[in-house]
Amino acid sequence: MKTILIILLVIAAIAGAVWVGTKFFGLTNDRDKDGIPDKVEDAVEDAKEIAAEVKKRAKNVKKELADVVSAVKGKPTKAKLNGLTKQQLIDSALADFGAELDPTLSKSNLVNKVYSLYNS
Ligand SMILES: [Ca+2]
Repeated sequence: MKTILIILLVIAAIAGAVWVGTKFFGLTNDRDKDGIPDKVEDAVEDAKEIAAEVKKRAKNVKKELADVVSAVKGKPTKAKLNGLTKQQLIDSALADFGAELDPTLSKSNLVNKVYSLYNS
């Protein structure tokens, strides 16, 4: 606990020294003369941009997941399901029932599972 306080005090002292040095002695570049060095302001700006980008990508991933389209149209028969690929069967179960099927299952196993999902 004491160690943390000392570390915080040291950081505060350094920040204070940088602020005084920047604001009153012009030791670092400071475009807007607010006592915060450009390097620090740029780093904060970058961090904000990265955070925004990460947020945007997370949103896109969510959207792509929602875009999984069911290949199964209407009430499926086993013959119809057999005509689909394993990936289509897995995607359809996920899109229509939110069911995550094991992709290592055999196709006939997947067909049976998907069939029982649609006919229960
Ligand atoms: Ca500044």
